[in-house]
Formats: sequence, C-alpha cells, structure tokens
Amino acid sequence: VSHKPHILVTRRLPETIEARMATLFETHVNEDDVNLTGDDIIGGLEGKDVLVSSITDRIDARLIARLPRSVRLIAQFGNGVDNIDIEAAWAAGVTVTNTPSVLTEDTADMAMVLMLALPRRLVEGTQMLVRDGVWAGWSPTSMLGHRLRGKALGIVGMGRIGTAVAQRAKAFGLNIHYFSRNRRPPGVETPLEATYWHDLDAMVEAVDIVSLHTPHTRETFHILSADRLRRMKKGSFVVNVSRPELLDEAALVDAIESGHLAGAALDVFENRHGINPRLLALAEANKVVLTAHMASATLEARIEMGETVIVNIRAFMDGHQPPHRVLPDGAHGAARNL
Ligand code: 8YV
Repeated sequence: VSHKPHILVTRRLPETIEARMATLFETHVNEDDVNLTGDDIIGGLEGKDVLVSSITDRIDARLIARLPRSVRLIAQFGNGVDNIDIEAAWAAGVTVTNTPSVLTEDTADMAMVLMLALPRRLVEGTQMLVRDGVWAGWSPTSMLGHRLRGKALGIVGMGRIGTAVAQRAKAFGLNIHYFSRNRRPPGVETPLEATYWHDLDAMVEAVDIVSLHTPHTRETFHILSADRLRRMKKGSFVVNVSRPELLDEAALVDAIESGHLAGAALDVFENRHGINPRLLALAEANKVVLTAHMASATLEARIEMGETVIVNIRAFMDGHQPPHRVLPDGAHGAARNL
C-alpha cells in the first residue's frame, strides 16, 4: 500500500513499542488503557487497516461481522487467541496473527516459580516476617515444606511452553510425564526423557503435580474437570499459568477445601475482576498461591511481543504472509499456528 497503515491499539504497550509503532504506522492507542467495548472497538476502527488486540478484547463473530471493510488484519498482542473467534475471522477473510515463542521462556519460568512457591511455602515465609511478632526465629522444625525433587510432574500440552517447563523441571529433579494432542518425541526434539500418556485420566492419577500448558479451545475447556480433579492423588497439586477455562475452578476449590488436593498455584482466574472469595480464603490459609496473570509479564517479553506484532503488520501490509498467522483447525475449531 502507498499510505502508512492505520492501526488501532486497544491497550497501552511498552513505551519503546508505542514509539516505534508511531514512526511506522498512523497509530491510535487507547491511552486510557481500560477495556474497550465492542462499540468502542468498532468506533475506533473507522478508517483503520489493522486492529492490534489483546486478551481483554472480546472479538467474537458479531464483532467480526461489524468490522469496517478496511480492516483485514487482527494482530493480537499475545500468544493465546481464545478471545478471538478464529473461524469467524477466517470465514470473513480477516487474517489473525499472534506473538508466540518470545514469551515461552518467561512463562515457563513463572510456572516453576509457582510450582516451587507452594511446597516451599514462599508466600507464608514472607508473611511471617512482615507480620509483627509472628516469627519466633529459626527452629529445626519450623516452616517445613516438601521436597520437589523426585516428584512426578504431569504436563498437559507439550507445546512450546510445556516443553520449556519440562526442561526446567528436569533440572529440578522432577520426573516428567505429559499428555498432548500430538505425541511429541521429546527425546528427539529436546534432550529430555519424558513419559507420554495418551490417556489423561490415567496420567492425572499417576502424578504429584498437574501443570496446564494447552491453549483454551472448545476441546480443552475444563480439561481438568471435577472428575479428573477427583482422580488426582491425595496431596497432589495443580499449577496453571495458561487459561482459567482449562480447569473447573469451583471443583478445584472443593478438592482443596476437602483436603483431597494439597493446593494450587494459579496465575489465571475464571473471573479476572472478582476472584472467587473461596479461592481468596484458601490463599489466606496458604493452601493456594495466586498471581495476577503475569506469567509473561517481563519487560523483555512484552517488548519482543510488540516487535512481533510489528513484524506481522509490516509483512501483511507489504502483501506477504505474516510469520505468525493463526489458522482455524478445520476439524475441531481449535486454533493453531502455522
Ligand atoms: C498476556 C497471555 O498477558 O500471551 C498470552 O496468551 O496470556 C499473556 O502473554 C496477554 O495475552 C496479553 O494480551
């Protein structure tokens, strides 16, 4: 195209990224950084070529049907695209891209932070020091947690992030088990011994920790169901840095309250704005560790995510195939990267 692409960016991005976008594109950023409604998005897209979206934008079939004809690209700032109806975009001839890979390592680090935080009582240890007079000083039997080494970790979804978690967990002496849509031979792709399970029910019965690393699709909604939570070993726990929809949150709370599960370490919640009070109570009781959807929240990752958005937009506007196109998975509606 002869003119600079006009883009709408729905959330504030790191300064360096906004500055670079402003030099390359006619850029309109939602400076308020509050969630835009569908009407806001449609209004803001008047005369635009590209929508730069984030996980907090609900881009469903209805919104896609209302897109101005000029908008041919939705460039998501993020890896997961479950906020976008990929099939509807595909049917409407609108290209969708995402920002995989650049956040893999940082997200995997956060999974390890959470995996260690619970058995090693990280949050409790800090609270003890900051709450006046609670700490009685060192003693041989105080603050005993549990050893991670030697435990069995069950990874659900051995994609980029799952593989990066497996590599780290291996170094911590965990035995790696995984369930995946496609069997990946980790011995070939990575120097990693891991046990593949084709039956998720059987895997959750066998492991001490279940960590979720699959995208949220129709197939993976509540993949860690009430039934599977019941099947998990007594005293085992759950880690989730992926999407809240992957587990039945109410059933998870039940399982922890009843003492069946030792706890959970969660970065994502069903209701982002009003976290389940029972979950908060479990956090008070140090049965769960909660973080604020920050697994990819490093400045470095966010800058690289922004750079990836820019690469996708430039390729698309130059008439090339953008490198990180997301296509619908014809058979099941699950999105996948090319
Ligand atoms: C971001 C994420 O918080 O990429 C993802 O899928 O969940 C995180 O990196 C978010 O998506 C930014 O839009």
